[in-house]
Amino acid sequence: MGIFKTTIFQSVKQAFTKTKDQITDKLSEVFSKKTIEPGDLEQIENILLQSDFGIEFTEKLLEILKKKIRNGEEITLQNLKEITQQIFISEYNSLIKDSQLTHSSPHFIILLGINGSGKTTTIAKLANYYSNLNKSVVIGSCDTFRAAANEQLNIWAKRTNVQIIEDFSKDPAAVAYETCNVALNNSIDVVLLDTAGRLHTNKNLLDELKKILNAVKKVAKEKSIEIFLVVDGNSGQNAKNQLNEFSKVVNVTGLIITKLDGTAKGGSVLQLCLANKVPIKFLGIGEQVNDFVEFDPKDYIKSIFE
Ligand SMILES: Nc1nc2c(ncn2[C@@H]2O[C@H](COP(=O)(O)OP(=O)(O)OP(=O)(O)O)[C@@H](O)[C@H]2O)c(=O)[nH]1
Ligand SMILES: [Mg+2]
Repeated sequence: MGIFKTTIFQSVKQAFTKTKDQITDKLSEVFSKKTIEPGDLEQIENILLQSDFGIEFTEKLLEILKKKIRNGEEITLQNLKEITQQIFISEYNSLIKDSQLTHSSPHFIILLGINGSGKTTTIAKLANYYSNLNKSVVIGSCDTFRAAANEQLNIWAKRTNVQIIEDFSKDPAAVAYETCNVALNNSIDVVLLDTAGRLHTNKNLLDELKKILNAVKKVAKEKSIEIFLVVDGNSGQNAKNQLNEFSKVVNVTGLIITKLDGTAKGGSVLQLCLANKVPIKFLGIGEQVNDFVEFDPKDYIKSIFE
């Protein structure tokens, strides 16, 4: 378990190398002379904003720094890193305290998000993740719009060796209903439903999403349904809008942030964490099924600032 945990941390660290380099290099320049003065704060603000930490968090951090300067305290780069980690962890813990779902069996999971955010790849990653936990998995191919989407999911189902339910005359809600029933009748542990990419402005597609959800509810009855919004880690401020808009239509229970490998905007994870009470569940850090980690706020913030 210890080794496993270390490996995950190494992967997270690896994924955030660019963000870390960007922040650390630039902050090191600011701190190169001595300790910081009020005139340096603007530069620190810009560095954090460029990495997508978001205005709210950045402002909060700057307030603390200003106070310390006023009190005549010396601030070093190490102090700044520690303060950032502390605020993040304490805010995160207070935000997500009450937001964890209790899981039933089957565990119903629907993925949604805008086009190309990484939903289908994430379905494969989740299938692999749960299979590795010795859970049985069935995938529902509810993106019935594009033949290519179904083909893509079939390839992943084969690779991850899990059952896939598809077609049903190309009705996404019918596929969802059937997939959930197959799981229920065969004591399958996890249901993963892939959906078509959609914008929050497309009414027809949002109605279709509601139909999918209703189909799942018919089978799940009182059991909890997990709805994960899949967000591209490069989308910055726009990620928050996506969450706000989709939350008006369905009850988003968790976030999955993808494509964090190679981005210097890893602060977006922090921003999304603190934006509302929706917890981040997983991070996508590459195109392969194993490029996927459970989100751990401590690992995350350490990987950026240590
Ligand atoms: N580097 C990287 N690429 C990713 C990650 N997740 C997905 N991708 C890539 O992003 C592209 C889109 O991924 P899909 O899984 O097809 O996205 P989608 O949301 O299902 O797309 P639509 O169904 O068209 O809405 C593919 O080229 C994936 O390989 C990730 O974590 N890292
Ligand atoms: Mg897809």
